[in-house]
Amino acid sequence: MIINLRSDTQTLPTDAMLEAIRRAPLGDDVFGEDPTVRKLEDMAASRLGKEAGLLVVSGTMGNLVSLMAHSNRGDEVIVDVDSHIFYHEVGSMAAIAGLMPMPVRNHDGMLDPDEVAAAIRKPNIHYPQPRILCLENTHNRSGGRIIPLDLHKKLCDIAHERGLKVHLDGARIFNAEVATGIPASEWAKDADSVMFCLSKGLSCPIGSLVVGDSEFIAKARRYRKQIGGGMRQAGIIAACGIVALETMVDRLAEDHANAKHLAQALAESKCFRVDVTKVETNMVYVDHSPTNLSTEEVLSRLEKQGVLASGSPPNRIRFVTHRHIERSMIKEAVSRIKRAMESV
Ligand code: TLP
Repeated sequence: MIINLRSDTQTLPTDAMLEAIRRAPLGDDVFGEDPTVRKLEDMAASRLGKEAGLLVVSGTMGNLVSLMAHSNRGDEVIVDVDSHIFYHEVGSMAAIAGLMPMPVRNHDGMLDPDEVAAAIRKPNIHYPQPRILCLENTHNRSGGRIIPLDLHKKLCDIAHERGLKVHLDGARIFNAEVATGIPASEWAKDADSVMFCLSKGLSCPIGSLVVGDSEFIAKARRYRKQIGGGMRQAGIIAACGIVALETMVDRLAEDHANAKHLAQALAESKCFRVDVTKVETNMVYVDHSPTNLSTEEVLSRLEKQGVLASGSPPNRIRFVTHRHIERSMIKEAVSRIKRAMESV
């Protein structure tokens, strides 16, 4: 049996989702005539306390259309240097939206408000116009950490005082909600737009949502069409999303408990450094420097034992827990990982 801890994107649709697809009323969503898509978009908007929502194919597309809807070509976007939008989205903000990223360093998942304020340039004939601040919660490259609400609010205030919009990449915002008990709408309140993913821990096969005010969503909808993201009977995707929002959020707590368990067990190994206190949701990053092996070599040793993880060279491996990983599999994964490292 393979234990796949590469990502929560591995999750398969539930039987309830497949049944919902079969029953979903459908229409042509480019004409705004798919009732199931409309229902999901309304649900998402109201869950996050925003006026309107937009179903998109992926988190990457949701982030891109959000940036496009908030800006003009040539504008500047303040981004966290370790954010997904800067690090993992194929440079789409530059390549497609014509935006200029202004990276700000990250401290274990957290941006420093003073550093963000300093990165927002004052008007000058030589400078691009700073237009958007991007935030990410939970924060992927810091190990799924949760950005505390007071820090989030402070960062939003700084951006707004300087006339910028705030876009929140909330791919896993429901993990933050479940881990803290703070409703996702609290984080959404101070952001102008939020993207969240259905296709990660919530187990949908496809799909993300963007929410914001109606004018912003109308613009984002046009950009979605422009980049080829207009979908027809997209109710088959939305049907799964409705099931996800209704039934799949609370169970994320199980993934968090499993991640903590995995982190505690791996922290006992001399091969890895793990800061268990920073495991707040469903990700565990371990530093494999004590092994003196490359990230590729560690991954391949794990794979030979039937454990799949993802690498963040030069010295980190990421394990992500999700619906298909039960506690017994965590225990099995730990013994396989130890076996893989036996000869080191
Ligand atoms: N993250 C994926 C990979 O791309 C790294 C993963 O396995 O974690 N924002 C955040 C914070 C994300 O983690 C991801 C996906 C996205 C956006 C993009 O979502 P998709 O993959 O739907 O485009």
